[in-house]
Amino acid sequence: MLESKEISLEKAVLIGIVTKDQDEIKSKEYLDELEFLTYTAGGEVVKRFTQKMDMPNSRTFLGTGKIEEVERFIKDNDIGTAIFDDELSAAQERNISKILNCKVLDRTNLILDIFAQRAQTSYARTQVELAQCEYLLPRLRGMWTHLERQKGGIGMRGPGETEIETDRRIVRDKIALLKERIKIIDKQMSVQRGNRGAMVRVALVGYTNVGKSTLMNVISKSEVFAENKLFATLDTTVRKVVIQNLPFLLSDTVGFIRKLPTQLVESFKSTLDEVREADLLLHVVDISHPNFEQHIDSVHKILGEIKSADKPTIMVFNKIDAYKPEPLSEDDLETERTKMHYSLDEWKKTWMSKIGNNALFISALNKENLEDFKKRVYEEVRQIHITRFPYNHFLYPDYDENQA
Ligand SMILES: Nc1nc2c(ncn2[C@@H]2O[C@H](COP(=O)(O)OP(=O)(O)OP(=O)(O)O)[C@@H](O)[C@H]2O)c(=O)[nH]1
Ligand SMILES: [Mg+2]
Repeated sequence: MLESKEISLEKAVLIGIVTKDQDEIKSKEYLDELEFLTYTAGGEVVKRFTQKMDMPNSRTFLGTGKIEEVERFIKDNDIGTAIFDDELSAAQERNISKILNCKVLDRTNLILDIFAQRAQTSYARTQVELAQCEYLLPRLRGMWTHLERQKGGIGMRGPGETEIETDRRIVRDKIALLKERIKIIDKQMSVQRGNRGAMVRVALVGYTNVGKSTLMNVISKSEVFAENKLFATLDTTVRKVVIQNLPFLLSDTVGFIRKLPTQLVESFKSTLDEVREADLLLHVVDISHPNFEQHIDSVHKILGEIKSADKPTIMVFNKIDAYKPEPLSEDDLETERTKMHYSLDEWKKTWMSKIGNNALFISALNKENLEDFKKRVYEEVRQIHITRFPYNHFLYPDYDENQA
């Protein structure tokens, strides 16, 4: 029987705020990304709500009037889920659930949920489960303090406390168990990595959905799962790639995202070992995305968190086929020309002057400029290789000589 996907989509509303640090444009960009996350998780966004405020309301996140507006909309339109762009405290989540009477999620929940859906191997599942437990633990504590404060100590404290204490103990035991399990797999994996010998290791890194897996497939002729959804890849894939006659190892790994929950970075540390132990990073960027520069910053931040910010890196600007600047006609003297209007050549100049030939512009999909890409990677890998094994550098001549 044919099943229509649309029917099973969960109806959701998105909620964000506009503040001094987060103007309307930024807030819209965040909500665009949240909408993509919702779609990836299997939901459909029916409406967005935003409110201007200095800081979120500590009880209900939005102000009273606004939350009532959301509540009416949810009731009238039979909405199942309300998704907030910012992390909610345990108390906020509880208060809002009571008012809205539907499932209440925040960005972290949503990302954790996508990771849970996508985790294929038992290793990935263990890491996601650990992140979920770590997310839950402080929230259990939150619930308990709330009960105690609201209902007073006597009478309430007994059963309430024991129950929550039991819950917390269960979660803590679970965390210990999962960590133990991860440690065992880590050991096996580090042995595997050790067995790979002395080959140079290159890792693809970058924001989610930029085309890392597509690029991996193109240059290693492997079949890594790639699709137009966020976090298509959770497990690391490592392939032996040979350019000319020079072999090296290339790994494709989980994509990064802004506000990646710290619990996830923590529990995916072992997956990210592949990045940490790499000799060379290929930082893939989707230049056709309007916020690609912010994506670069987010990736740098996370690389810093896993102590890999100083590695030799080639910036690979992908999807040049899809890059379209905002049009600006020459006789338009009113509109101020900004980066949005840059042509691809202007971007090239900007980045080339910043990082020289460590910036490459390609299309993995249309296989544009791949020859250049291979040449750069060859040169870089060769350099690392002959530094490590000076005696056999004659095996690997310059790329062009190699062609002949
Ligand atoms: N137009 C265009 N689309 C591309 C290009 N490269 C990849 N894509 C598309 O971008 C989407 C994401 O590609 P993936 O290779 O899955 O991206 P990824 O970086 O591995 O993503 P995650 O694993 O989710 O982090 C897919 O729909 C690809 O077809 C390109 O050069 N041009
Ligand atoms: Mg991928």
